[in-house]
Amino acid sequence: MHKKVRCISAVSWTALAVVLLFGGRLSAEGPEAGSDFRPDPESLARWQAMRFGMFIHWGPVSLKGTEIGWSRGREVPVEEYDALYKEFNPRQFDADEWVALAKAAGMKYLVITSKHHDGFCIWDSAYTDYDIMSTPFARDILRELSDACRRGGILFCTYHSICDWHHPDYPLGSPGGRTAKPNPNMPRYVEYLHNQTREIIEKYGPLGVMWFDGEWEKPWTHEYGKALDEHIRRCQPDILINNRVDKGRRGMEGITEGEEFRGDFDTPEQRVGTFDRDRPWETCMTICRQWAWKPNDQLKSLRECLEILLRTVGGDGNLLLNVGPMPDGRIEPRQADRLREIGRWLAQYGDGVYGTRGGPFKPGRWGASTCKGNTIYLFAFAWPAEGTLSLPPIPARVTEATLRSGGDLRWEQTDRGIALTVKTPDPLITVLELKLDGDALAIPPVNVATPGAISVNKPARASNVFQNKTEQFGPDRAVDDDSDTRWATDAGTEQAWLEVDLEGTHEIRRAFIHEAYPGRIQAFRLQAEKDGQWVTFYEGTAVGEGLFVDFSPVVARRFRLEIVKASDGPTIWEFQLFGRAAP
Ligand code: FHN
Repeated sequence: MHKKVRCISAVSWTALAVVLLFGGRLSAEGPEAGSDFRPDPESLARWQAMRFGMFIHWGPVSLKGTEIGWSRGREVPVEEYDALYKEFNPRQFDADEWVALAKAAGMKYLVITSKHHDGFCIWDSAYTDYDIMSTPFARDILRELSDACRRGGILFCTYHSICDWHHPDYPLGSPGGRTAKPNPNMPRYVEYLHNQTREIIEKYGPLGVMWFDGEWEKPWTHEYGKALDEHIRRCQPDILINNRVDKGRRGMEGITEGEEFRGDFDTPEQRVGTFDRDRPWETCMTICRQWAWKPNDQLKSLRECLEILLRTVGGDGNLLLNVGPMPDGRIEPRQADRLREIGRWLAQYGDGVYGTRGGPFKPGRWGASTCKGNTIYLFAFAWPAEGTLSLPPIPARVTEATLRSGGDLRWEQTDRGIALTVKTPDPLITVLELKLDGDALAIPPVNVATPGAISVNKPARASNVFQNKTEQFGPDRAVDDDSDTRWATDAGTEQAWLEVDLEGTHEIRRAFIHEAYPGRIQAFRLQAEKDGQWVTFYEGTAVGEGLFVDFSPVVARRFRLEIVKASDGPTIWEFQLFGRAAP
């Protein structure tokens, strides 16, 4: 059954031609009258207040349990992958059930992959046969899900891949965009992209967000990015568009660099973004490891999920937590149970999440904080063993302090800061509320010192600094007790060291290493300088998202983290030593 391709409207064809011909001069000369291509402030404020959404990566690939898009031509031969839709029949798919689960999890919006890099379209599209209507299932998933979202009061949004390794006109193919198509026609592919995205908005909109991805490949340009951004905003002026519509995103940190680049919010991926109240951002994270469904994939614990959520909102960002539904249409019971657990926690403490701003106490290993009006919400991840959490001084008076998670609380505010003593901290997250004599958002954000870390802000040296950008990536950035800054080394660096001078002999017995780009470090040593020689007192392998190592007491003044083997330029958020001045 071949579909008749609907002709695009005269106006948008002319606009598209102009942009393609004059390469975005349109936007250089400023937007067309009446629409300024900036996000609708109300839409942005509503979305930011929602704070927590469900990301869904789904398609015929779930029949294989391999990664969506990337496994095409890698684990799954292209022909086999592209024929999976003929078997795709998720009869247990129930859009209302998915929406009910998102609500039970405390999620306020939902973003589903309308089309991923593999080019398969999960809606009834007039522009291709490679869509859901060609499967034995033959039900329009975007139709059913967008309707269910409206019934359930969840904001419906769609993910859409710019790169399309399946479409003959898109220049690159599988595996991973590393092959070239025989007869590409990029302008015609861009027309297809414009047609389909308008089709989605017209048929299932209004959308909350059009969440683009796959913009990093060479065929996509800044000009195309601006043209698509303007096209989407013409289709729906109050829509939000992420920063992956254009070319400004800097890797997995997801931050856009450069005013000229389009996109309403940044998109850190598989990591919590850095604290930022000026630029909207949203971390996207898998609840397991893979984006699409994988049998027995490693599921994050409730604590991990809550810490990720609270670090994110404590950094003034949104969290888009991903599930990969099964080929039969159900969301895997394990994942669903975890989501309900998160929802039960939010039912109790969600007032400290929804509609709040991040800070003033910046996220760290201690925990995170949010604020709303004259209230600060504190979420302590690991209550200090000595029983008292010490917060730095703030230019406001605490009028009341409450231990929301139950038990006795003694507190004191002095010019040295706020001391909160709790005998029975919550084994999961200890939640407190501080009432102030003024607007909490007016308090400048401040770091919370890690108790007992004797290496903080001590002189540091390193064997290599990324592009010699010492200010931004120097060794002192790894000992400043701020997990928003990091020491970084040049790409391709496989061995490097970071040295701290404790400015006097100290006895240490514990170290903490927090790796950025977890997984690069494969082997490391901890060393102490003894009589001019570096002596190894601890050997380790992987580091990852925060590693504590304990060892018998070592007495010295200078200590080194020596990275013996790394897959690429190792980079460290924080390196901390714990101990005391030598007796
Ligand atoms: O390649 C995709 C990946 O499959 C997934 O969709 C994530 C979600 O943000 N984005 C890309 C990787 O950056």
